[in-house]
Amino acid sequence: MIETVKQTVMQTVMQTVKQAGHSAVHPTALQRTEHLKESIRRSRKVSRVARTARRSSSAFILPIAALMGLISAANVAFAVPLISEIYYDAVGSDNGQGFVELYGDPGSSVDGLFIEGVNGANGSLGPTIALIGIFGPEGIFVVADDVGDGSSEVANSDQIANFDFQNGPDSIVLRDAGQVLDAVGYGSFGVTDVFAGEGNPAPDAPAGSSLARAFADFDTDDNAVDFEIREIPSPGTALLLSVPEPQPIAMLTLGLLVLAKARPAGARY
Ligand SMILES: [Ca+2]
Ligand SMILES: [Ca+2]
Ligand SMILES: [Ca+2]
Ligand SMILES: [Ca+2]
Repeated sequence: MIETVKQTVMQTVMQTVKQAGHSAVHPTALQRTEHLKESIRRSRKVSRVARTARRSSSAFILPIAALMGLISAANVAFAVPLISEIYYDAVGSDNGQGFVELYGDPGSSVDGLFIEGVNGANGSLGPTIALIGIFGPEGIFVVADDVGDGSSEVANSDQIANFDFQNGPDSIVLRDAGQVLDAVGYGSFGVTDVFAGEGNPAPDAPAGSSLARAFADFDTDDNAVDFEIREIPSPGTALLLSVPEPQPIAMLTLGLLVLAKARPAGARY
């Protein structure tokens, strides 16, 4: 029962996000970052809260409240482009498997941007990829590793180049000619290692898993908050947090819908 409720809530939220499409993305009010961090933390606690709620029907309100907090955070957008997913360690050979996915304004150009590795051991740079192309209608751009013949094993690639980013601790930055636009550091950095990411490092993804933003357009400038391990890499697809300002009636309807489905009358857990 509780899993059904949780799925219903998440499906409703995700439908809201998808139906909203990609709202305009602007530089944001940085003072709301802490609120947003708290919102995403709470959203990640939903499953734990839901388990706790198993013994009390009234406690269904708790996960609903957490999701409402997430929804209320969804009308804030962040500066783009952003690194939305990285895949640097396939099971076995990485050749033709690795990719970096970016999120940006749909239809805008990536020309003049670079994706670059920063070696965690000594800070040396490389590989460096000069990007060419445009963000697709969903705001996604995927640069994929070349097998060696100009093709790649990566689905949905927008550009193919020859590269292989290292397993952590290392960093990958997105920059233009003179400025870092976004960066992700991953792995466990020792005191002498060079961290070129933002905030605290993301975990090192095990072979076969990628590191992806929880939402491609959600950026608190803290890699540990923003990125999570994805067991199934998703080049070319991503969840977005940006939705239009939720209308009070829509929020109320969603809340009533969830409560109705959560009503435990006769329910067996
Ligand atoms: Ca690699
Ligand atoms: Ca590998
Ligand atoms: Ca950032
Ligand atoms: Ca993706």
